[in-house]
Amino acid sequence: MSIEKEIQRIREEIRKHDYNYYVKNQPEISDFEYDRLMRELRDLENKFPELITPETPTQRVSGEPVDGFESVEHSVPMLSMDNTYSFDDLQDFDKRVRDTLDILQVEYVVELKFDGLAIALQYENKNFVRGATRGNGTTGDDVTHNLRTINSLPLKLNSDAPDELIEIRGEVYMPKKSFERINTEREENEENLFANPRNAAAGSLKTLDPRVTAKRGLGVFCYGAASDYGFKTHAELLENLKSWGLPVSSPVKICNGIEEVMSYCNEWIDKRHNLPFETDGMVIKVNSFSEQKTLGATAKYPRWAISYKFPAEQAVTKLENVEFQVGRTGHITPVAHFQSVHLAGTTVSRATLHNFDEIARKDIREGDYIVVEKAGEVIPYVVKSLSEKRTGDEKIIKEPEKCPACDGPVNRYKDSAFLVCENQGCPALVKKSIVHFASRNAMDIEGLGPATVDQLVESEFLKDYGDLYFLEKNRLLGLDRMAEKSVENLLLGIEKSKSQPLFRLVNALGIRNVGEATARSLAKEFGTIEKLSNATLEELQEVSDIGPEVAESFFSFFRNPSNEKVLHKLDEAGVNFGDKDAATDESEVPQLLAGKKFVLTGSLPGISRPDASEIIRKFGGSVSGSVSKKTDYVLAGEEVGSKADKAEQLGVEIISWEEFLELTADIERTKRTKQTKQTKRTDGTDGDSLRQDLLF
Ligand code: 3BA
Repeated sequence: MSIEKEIQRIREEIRKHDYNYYVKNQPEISDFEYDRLMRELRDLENKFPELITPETPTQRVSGEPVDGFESVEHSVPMLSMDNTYSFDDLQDFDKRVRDTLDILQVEYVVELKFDGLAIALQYENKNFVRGATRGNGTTGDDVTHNLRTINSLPLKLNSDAPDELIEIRGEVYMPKKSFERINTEREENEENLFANPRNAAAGSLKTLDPRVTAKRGLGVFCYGAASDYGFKTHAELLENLKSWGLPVSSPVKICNGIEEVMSYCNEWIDKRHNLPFETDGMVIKVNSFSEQKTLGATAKYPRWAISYKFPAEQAVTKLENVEFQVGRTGHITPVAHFQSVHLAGTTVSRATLHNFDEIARKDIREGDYIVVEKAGEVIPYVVKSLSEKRTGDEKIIKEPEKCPACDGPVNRYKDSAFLVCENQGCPALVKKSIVHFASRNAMDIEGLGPATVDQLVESEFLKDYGDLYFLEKNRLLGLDRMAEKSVENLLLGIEKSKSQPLFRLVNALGIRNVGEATARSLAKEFGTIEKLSNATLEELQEVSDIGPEVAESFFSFFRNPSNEKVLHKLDEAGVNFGDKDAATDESEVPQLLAGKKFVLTGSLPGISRPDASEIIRKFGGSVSGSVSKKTDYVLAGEEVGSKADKAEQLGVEIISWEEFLELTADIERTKRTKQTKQTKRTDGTDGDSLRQDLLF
């Protein structure tokens, strides 16, 4: 077979599996097999770069941010849709439709209404050539580069799709899981949270850097087209879009008459909470295209479609008190604690009030009855207070004059709705910054969790994270819950962290706006703390990913005297400032196993289990002791025990050491060409142990 044909075959194969995985949610092969196909394709494309096309699965994410979005004029305007909030309104809609068409019963198609961002996708010769946002309906933004990163969006359609230029319309959305993950990350970095998955989807699609979009876990659903493409009904169009390989909105139901529509809508009022994405209603469309034409459109809306919005999930409860929380960067956030209520599937009893302007604007008082709602069904927030229910005992919420954690002064800058405590010694700040310093993605100090940090700060052993490296065993033994063994483990964990690679330290410092990804780029670019601390604003901004805001906070961190003091402590303790980075810095190892959970069992050929675990962690995976539903792979050697049985019971994939090595084979190749420092680990001389050596 010619190379070209072979490449085509692998691409088709990958496309099929992408569809099974991202659209149907029914993968037919394991992640390992999928990775192997991708690797095979990448290898071939590296050898024959002239055969790379924009549609190949390896080219989803382009490297470079764009300067701005081009405007796109929609050839067929993207109308908006009329909303209704009651079944009465739905019946009125049905009556108008029946009167115009002069029939007794209409055939409707009912779809879920995805809460995202409307987009138009163009395919030519079956290739995805352009994608744009709806914008104002006439002109939108060209977001092709960002859309390409969405895994469920096919870059090439199946063979039965037309070759002419077609335009498909749909919605980009963010699954609830991605939304929660991204907001958790943003919370940790003290960035503004997205209020709901819709805003998060919009924000992720309208960023200038496709690499950002790629990390956001967006999805897409198609529900329409710019033309009827020769089909007779909407349902038929959707069926065909599906067979062309597009992710089509589902479930979709054909309903005869408005009664059936209403009972179908009723079914979803509760069921929608179990969906992995947000829906705020249902969309009702006249099925027949010829009937749609007869009905026509107003300037804004088609007369053949309407959306039914679900009643918002709200609850009334009593605000008991407001707590002021101090974050890692000193921001003081008011948090409402209220009598717990059941809301959209969970019980809630607290919600952020965001800031003091918001409290004033909504006139919320302690003791008030308040209306709480779930923003994007996930985060509870306070909609309003019910002033008519006041008894006169309610208390106005005053801005604290002192920091609730250290009693120190608080500041409020002009144009800012936030109060901040700027005392670098504030225990709330200190605790949070030490917890962050020790966290998994930072210095990864085992045995140093929030409870231990609280204890060590309160007993004045720690005033900053620099003090960690000067803790003394004998003094620690005097504390509660500090037995010999736990003190030893703690100190060992701290000692080990001294040789963490530079990017981990950079992340650990807790610099505003500098998260893990930024820390990696900075560490890679500058190499040592010394060079980083001497970098000018211009030099910092030259690093890709780094904008003026990040550069500024990074720059000023190193010019703050109290930070200089902490850095001095770290230096004195012998923490790796980049000069001692191991030759095979972890940051260079592709994080192929990121997020994958392994359990090891039995004796592995030529390598000890701790060494194997180390390799897994280097590739970004994690290792745990027992098999659960969350386990991705059980890595089994000889004489396996009950763990393998358990894995089989739970349907967890069991792989051999050989299969594992196959996965890491391409990493070995790149390592070998770099010929980095080799640490002798195993005494065997066979290929596998050689490979293991190279991994270290
Ligand atoms: N169907 C949104 N518009 C939709 C084609 C019409 C339409 C929607 C829809 C106009 C959803 C307005 C923006 C727009 C394409 C115009 C849906 C959804 N159908 N299922 C009737 O799930 N959010 N939105 N999009 N053209």
